[in-house]
Amino acid sequence: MQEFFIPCDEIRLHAKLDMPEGAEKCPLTIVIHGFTGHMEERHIVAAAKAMNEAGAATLRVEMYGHGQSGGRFEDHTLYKWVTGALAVVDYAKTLDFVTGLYLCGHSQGGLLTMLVAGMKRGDFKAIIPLSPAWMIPDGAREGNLLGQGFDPLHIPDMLESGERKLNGNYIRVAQTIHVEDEIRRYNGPVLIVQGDADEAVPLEYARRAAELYADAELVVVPGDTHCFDHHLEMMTGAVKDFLMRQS
Ligand code: FER
Repeated sequence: MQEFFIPCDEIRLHAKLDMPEGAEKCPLTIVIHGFTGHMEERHIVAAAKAMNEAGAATLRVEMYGHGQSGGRFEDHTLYKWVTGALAVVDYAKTLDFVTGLYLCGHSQGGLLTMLVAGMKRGDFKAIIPLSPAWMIPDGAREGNLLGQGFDPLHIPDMLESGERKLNGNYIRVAQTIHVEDEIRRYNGPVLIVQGDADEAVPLEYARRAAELYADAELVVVPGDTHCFDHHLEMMTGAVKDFLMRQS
């Protein structure tokens, strides 16, 4: 394992690179956590390990305001995450050992994966959104996020999310994002995995994404939660199987 920071404008993004056993040249999967998450979460570590077993290196990265990366949580927005992810992809493309790139993210990281795949459509062999939270822009426009209601035309300066605070700019940014446009711009293979007892993201969104993408597989994990608390091995198995089938 190699641990380092990837520069992105004035901040540093914390990263860990894990190589598959015995590989000199191999594909690389960028793996990104969700809202309030980080790279050592059980489901993130497990997904990365499955990818290593499938012969791909993994680059786990923490986004703005999360984990050991720069920025404050309360100041993060989806634009800042997009800017960070674009920098990470550009960094990954400079690595000599990389034979091809994949992008994987969980929840808000899954939404990010869908956006960046549309923006950098030629750069990925495939993408893997896990429980992708692509209802966030709709919720921001409808006035329903973080389990609370607000007036979408009069967004408060600061929101409370559990014990954390979040700047209203998070919502202002999210309101401008139209995920369907980026789904339409990406034609490569997609694997979506989500539990049917996800308490944070409606499964309906995964089904709709799978229909809208030109080339998507959806694996629904029966009885599982947002972070795959009950059947982690079904999520990792689906990821491993999918990667081994990509040429
Ligand atoms: C929300 C529901 C889920 C929300 C964010 C999420 C900002 C993201 C969850 C995750 O990334 O795990 O209402 O509002």
